[in-house]
Amino acid sequence: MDTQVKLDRRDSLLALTHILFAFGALALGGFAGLLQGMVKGGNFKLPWGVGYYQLLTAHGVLMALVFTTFFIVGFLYAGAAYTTGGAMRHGVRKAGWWGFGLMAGGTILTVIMILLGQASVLYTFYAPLKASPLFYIGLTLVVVGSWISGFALFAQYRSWRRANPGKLSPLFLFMAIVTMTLWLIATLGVAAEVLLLLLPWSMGWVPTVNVMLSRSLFWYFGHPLVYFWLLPTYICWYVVIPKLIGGKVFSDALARLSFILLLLFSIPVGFHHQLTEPGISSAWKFVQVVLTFMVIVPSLMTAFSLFAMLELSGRAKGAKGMFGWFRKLPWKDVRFFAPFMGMVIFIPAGAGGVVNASNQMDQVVHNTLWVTGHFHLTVASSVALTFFGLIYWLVPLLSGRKLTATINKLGMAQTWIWVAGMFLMSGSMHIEGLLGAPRRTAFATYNDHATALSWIPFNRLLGIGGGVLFVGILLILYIILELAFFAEKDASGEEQFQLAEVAEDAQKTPAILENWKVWVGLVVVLILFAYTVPIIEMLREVPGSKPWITW
Ligand code: HAS
Repeated sequence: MDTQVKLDRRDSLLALTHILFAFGALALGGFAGLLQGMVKGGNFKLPWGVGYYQLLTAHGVLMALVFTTFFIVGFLYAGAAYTTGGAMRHGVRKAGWWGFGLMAGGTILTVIMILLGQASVLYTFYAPLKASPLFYIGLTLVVVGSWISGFALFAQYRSWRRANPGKLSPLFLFMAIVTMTLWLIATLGVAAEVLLLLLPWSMGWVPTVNVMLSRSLFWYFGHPLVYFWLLPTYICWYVVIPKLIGGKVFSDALARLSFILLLLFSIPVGFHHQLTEPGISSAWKFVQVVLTFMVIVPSLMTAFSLFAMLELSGRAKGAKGMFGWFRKLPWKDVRFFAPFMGMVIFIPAGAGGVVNASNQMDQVVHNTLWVTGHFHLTVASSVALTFFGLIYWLVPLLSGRKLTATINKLGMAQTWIWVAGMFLMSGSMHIEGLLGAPRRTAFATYNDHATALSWIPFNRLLGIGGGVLFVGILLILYIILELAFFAEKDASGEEQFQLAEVAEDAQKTPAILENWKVWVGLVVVLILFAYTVPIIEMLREVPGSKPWITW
């Protein structure tokens, strides 16, 4: 990659606007999380008539849907502009702003409806709980805005390929296109659910809604949603981290293949969120569990590739002995350390996912705090810590400022605070879940039932962990504002886009990995195989439900 490429200031502004909006959502969602943790701790009553499920809806929408989507679109824009010569085409940039405007407008509308108490339906907005139609319209605008951004990235990619016939695309750009292809195919499910089922029903145009079908369409989207979060995290682990540690990408072909496998197997698996639900035959649940175990493979390939990259970079610096390479890693550089802690946490996080996917074990953990613990390790640690790690070089690059030694030190402290808070909170959730504590509940002792009383010490730890995490959020908000608006200006242009070269001895990448007709065609076949019959059965056999407003 030619390090002399400079990012066009207009694209830097577009990317930075997305990233700052994302951290605004993190601030609001984090405050809701703090209050939830205090309620769970058992000694705090919500004031001002705020409902626990209203808070939980705000927390889930802002953290899981808004923080992630805006950050990812901003990160992919910056990388796509950089790897295609430093500037987006004019039409692409214009579409980018339109996409941002729709996403931001939809987010504001959705959050207003939640704060007005018109949408305490949680981030999965399961029917028959019914929110205000404006809540669903707001979320629809966010999805449509992200589609515009996705097609803008496709246009940039296509113009690069036309200008470079027969050449393999830059690895970052390829990974960005896989991420956006996954997102566009997956969001078709939630768009169908909202536009065809929930909106007409919430408007009162139809009396009932097919609950099974709406939930299945949500999870058709909901599981690939987690890989929409994970793929940009893997982009950082595959192509940014090697640069930061003075290493190289271990294998371009393996990296691209892992992304293709995640694209293929992350969508036809939504039933693994519905293993205990009626209305879906065990045969089709079994099919989607098998496909779920297929989706674990690219993550194991990633683990192998990361270990190889870490070790080879250390050996290249003269590391000796089995683990000498470990000491050669840049432990005091927060740009490496925060994502690295995300990687380490992803080991137990992923293992928990394997437990969830095992039909028999899922009967024990489903709808318990165990699952909440799982995703606070996956998205709220592995993904979040990696996104935090990216801002230390990406935001200064976009804002024309510098990562100073003081901010680096603050960042190291913020990472440790996050790890400590998550250890307390997610650890308590996992244990409590195994003791039978349900998820998505405020504080209750169920009439002082002995089992419920055994949860209380863990609830207290959970609340303390939530408080520690909120300190981490305040710190990262201070850091990003410093990096964006107040840190020393980078007059000499030292800050670089951190992208590694591929190792010289890496094997040649087969051209078929960039043959989109093959891979998108295979995705469609897998989706039709996994979903056609069960969806027809739901349409035929599942009765409709009237709306319920329980808050
Ligand atoms: Fe999950 C529920 C299964 C990964 C997020 N998951 C959720 C929910 C969320 C979520 C948000 O099968 C709750 C949704 C709700 O509200 O109900 N999950 C899996 C499986 C994986 C998995 C099989 N989940 C994720 C990721 C997420 C995420 C990633 C977010 C980013 N999950 C489930 C299931 C449920 C579920 C069921 C439903 C449960 C229920 O009953 O409701 C796999 O992708 C995991 C594969 C990953 C690994 C780990 C590989 C390790 C790597 C790092 C290596 C580290 C290195 C560095 C090299 C097997 C790549 C360390 C270096 C050293 C020196 C130590």
